[in-house]
Amino acid sequence: FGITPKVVVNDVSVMIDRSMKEQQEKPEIDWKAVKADPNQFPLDQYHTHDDIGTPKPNKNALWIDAGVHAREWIADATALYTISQLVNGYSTKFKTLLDTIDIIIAPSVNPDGYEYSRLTDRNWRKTRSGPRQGCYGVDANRNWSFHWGESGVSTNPCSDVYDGPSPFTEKNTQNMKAYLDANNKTIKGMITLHSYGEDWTYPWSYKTNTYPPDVNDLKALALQAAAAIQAIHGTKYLVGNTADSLTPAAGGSDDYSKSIGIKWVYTVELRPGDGDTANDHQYGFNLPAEFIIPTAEETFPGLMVVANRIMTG
Ligand code: ING
Ligand code: ZN
Repeated sequence: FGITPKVVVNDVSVMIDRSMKEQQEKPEIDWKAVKADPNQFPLDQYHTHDDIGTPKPNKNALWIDAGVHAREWIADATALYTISQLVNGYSTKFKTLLDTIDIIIAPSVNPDGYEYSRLTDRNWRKTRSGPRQGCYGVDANRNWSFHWGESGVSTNPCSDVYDGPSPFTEKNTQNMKAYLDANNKTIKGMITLHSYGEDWTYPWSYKTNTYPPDVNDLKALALQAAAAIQAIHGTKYLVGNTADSLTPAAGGSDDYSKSIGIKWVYTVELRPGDGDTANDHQYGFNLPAEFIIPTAEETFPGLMVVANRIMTG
């Protein structure tokens, strides 16, 4: 119940390699023991993919999360594609990048909601806590403490934008906050993947016409990310401040992250579009499966624009 464990990309292929082989050869493996003492486990003989190098202390990092909102399935899929690209390209294209920074990917930060959207209610958005006044769930992107409750929320537990009885009532937001707080010296970027709209937006989100002091930096890099996206399949992203471009809403993870000193903070609304450009499809959250890979393909270089910016410092 709650957040998925963080995935540090430099650890991922080890886990994948081990588990694939283990299922065939050593089903009795004691994972706790392996974690406590990796040396007891002869990693090399289990490697089937690229070598993944040695993690270094105090590497700067980029955080990417997805699945905050249950029905925005394309976000989770894009995060998984991103993991796969980085793991498979580690020894070649991304060696310098991943030897210099960590990319931390939490591909489904609202798994209870995701399951509920899959099995019961396709349009489910919130967490699954409760019931409160007969209704379940809190909007995990309204439950953070920065200017909590000031805009774009409802105090009605039955609303899709219910902000919770107080900040950080959800396991999901608590665990993510704890990780960001503990690592806010090394995490230089935070990107939260949503759908839909094809927008790449930056803080502050709680109020229109209100920007952090480095807004010009945030905007310039966002424009680079949007250009990188457009170069793949021609998808045109709108770049702007979240509150001005979408709607003011307080209690999001983006504003909180910016407030604790993380520099490159973005909310990304993936495909489909929302009607603001000529060729938008009107699929809403129900993006047809044929667009999953193209969406992930074009998003990846956008994410790498931010990763590379963190790498070069
Ligand atoms: N959109 C975001 C939402 O949480 C947003 C927009 C992001 C508002 C960040 C405020 C802060 O409503 C979707 N699609 O969820
Ligand atoms: Zn969302």
